[in-house]
Amino acid sequence: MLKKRIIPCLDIMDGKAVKGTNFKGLKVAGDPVELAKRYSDEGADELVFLDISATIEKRSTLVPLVEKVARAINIPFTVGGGIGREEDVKAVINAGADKIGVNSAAVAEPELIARIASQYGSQCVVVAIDTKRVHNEWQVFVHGGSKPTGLNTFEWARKAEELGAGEILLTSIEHDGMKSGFAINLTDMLSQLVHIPVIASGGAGHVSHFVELFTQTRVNAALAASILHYGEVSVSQLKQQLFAAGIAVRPFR
Ligand code: 0VR
Repeated sequence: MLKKRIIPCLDIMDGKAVKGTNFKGLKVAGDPVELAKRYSDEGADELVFLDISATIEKRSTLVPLVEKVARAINIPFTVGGGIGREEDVKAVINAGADKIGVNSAAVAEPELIARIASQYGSQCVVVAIDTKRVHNEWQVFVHGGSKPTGLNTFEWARKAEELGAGEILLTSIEHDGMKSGFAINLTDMLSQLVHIPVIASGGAGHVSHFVELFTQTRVNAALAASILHYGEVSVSQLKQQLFAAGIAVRPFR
C-alpha cells in the first residue's frame, strides 16, 4: 500500500511564514528556513512553500528565499503562489524546487498546465484548487480565495488532470486554519474522481483528523500548517501516532 505523506505547508508573506483562518487574519508563525529545516529533520515527507504576498515584483523576493529553504531540506519541495508563466516555473525550479504549484494562472489559462507538464513532466505540476461551498456546490476560488470563478471544483479537477496535472492540492477555504478536521466528504469524492494523487489541505487540528482522513478517504497525502507551526504536535509525533493507529507512513526521526 502507498505510504501516506505528511506535508507541512509554509504560507509566505513578505518573507515570513504566516497563518490565519479561512485565508484571513494572517499572523507571523515563524521563520520559513527554520520551520522548513525542523520539518525536514523530523521526517516530513515533502514541503510546500506557498507565496501569498501580493507584491508585484514577486519573483525577486521569492527566488532567494526558495534557494535558502531548498538548501535547508532534503525532501521533495513544492513551490507555489503567483506562478503564472513558464519563466516563473524556470526561476523556482532553478532555485531548487522539485515541483511547482499553479492555481489562479491555471484557471485563467488552463493550457499552461499542459505546457509546463510537457516541458518539465507531469510529476512537476501540482494544480492547487481552493474551494468553498456556494449554495451547496463546491466552487473554485482564485486570487488567494478572494474571487469566485463559478467553476465546479470536481469538473475543474478532472480538466486539470486531462491537461497533464501530476497532483491536485485541494484546499477547503472554510476548513483552513479552523483545526476542526479536513473536508472529508469533499476530499473523498474528488479522490475517487481523478486518477492522480490528491493532497488534502485545510483543517488539520489533531492527530485524529489525519486518521479520519486516511481511513475514510483514498487520499494518500495530508497538508498541514497551523497544527505544526504552533507546535501542538511535531511531525515525528504525528507520524508515530499514525503508525500506532495502523496507518502506513514512511520512517520518522
Ligand atoms: P491549516 O488548516 O492551517 O493546516 O492550513 C492548511 C492550508 O489551508 C494553508 O496552509 C494554505 O493552503 C492556506 N492558503 C492562501 C492561503 C492562506 C492565506 C491566503 C491565501 C492561498 O492562496 O492558498
